[in-house]
Amino acid sequence: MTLPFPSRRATHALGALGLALLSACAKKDEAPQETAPPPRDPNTPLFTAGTGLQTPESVLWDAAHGQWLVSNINGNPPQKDDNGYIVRLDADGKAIDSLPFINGADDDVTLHAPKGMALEGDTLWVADIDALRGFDVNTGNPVATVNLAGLGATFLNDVAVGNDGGVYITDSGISFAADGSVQHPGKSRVFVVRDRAASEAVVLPKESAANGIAWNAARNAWWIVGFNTPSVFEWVPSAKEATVIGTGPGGGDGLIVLDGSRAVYTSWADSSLTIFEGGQSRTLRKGLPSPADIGYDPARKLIAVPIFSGNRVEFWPLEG
Ligand SMILES: [Ca+2]
Ligand SMILES: [Ca+2]
Repeated sequence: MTLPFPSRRATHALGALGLALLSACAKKDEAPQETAPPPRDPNTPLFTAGTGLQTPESVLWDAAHGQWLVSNINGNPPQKDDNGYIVRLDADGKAIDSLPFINGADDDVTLHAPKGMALEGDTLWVADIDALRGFDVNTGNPVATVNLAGLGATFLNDVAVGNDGGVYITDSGISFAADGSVQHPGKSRVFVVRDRAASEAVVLPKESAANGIAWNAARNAWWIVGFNTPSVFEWVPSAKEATVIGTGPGGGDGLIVLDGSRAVYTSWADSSLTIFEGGQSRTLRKGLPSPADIGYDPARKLIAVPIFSGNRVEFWPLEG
């Protein structure tokens, strides 16, 4: 049997199609005004975290928990005052807890002046003047302390986990005189901790004050910047010495490797975020006073910059 007229369903469908076309045309005309987002001020961070931070030194993106961890020296970087702490921020920089997640003020926690951090499974390793402290990243409970004082550590700074089961820690080797001037009583070097035992891995040029360290998987090498040198170093784990692969503004602190040939690091010398690519350093962004150890969320290409003297963390896009 055939229908003499188009079915009701077909008629409605045609009507609906016509309306949809009209609607699409109307939307097309209106779209630029209605849906274009306001342009972002490129000189303003995407967002800023400020509440509850005191002398923040390092930010770490914890992808497994979708959170940022921020170490707070809370006072003088070399002082053993047991008042340092670590806070958790959600992905958008908002405080997760009303009290510090890990707090030196607690009786069962020792934490003086926490600086660089790295995650090895569920263990959060934290550099703390002359010790490496481990905490359970789920509970915040202390799980280990590796004392490096016996090896002469004076100013442990950044921490990174290698591909060889080792935890690598830079020692800036510095101290501060009564007038605030920087002294170099210790060596600028890198320690490695394996099975909770520490040893010296490599010594860097005298008084370079090793600071940021990051693993460059493509080159099978560590990249390192120092607080008191313009050099960018590369150290292959089996080599006796690090080599200089380029220079930058100096005053280097946090370092993030983006790929085999590119890294981003902060400079206290010119208050910048600097990109290192193809052996050259180029300013990405200025106007970041006392920019310490940056964190990076690669999925969002988002860089977290602790403003050490400003008690805040600014979140900036890597590009734009
Ligand atoms: Ca304590
Ligand atoms: Ca640092």
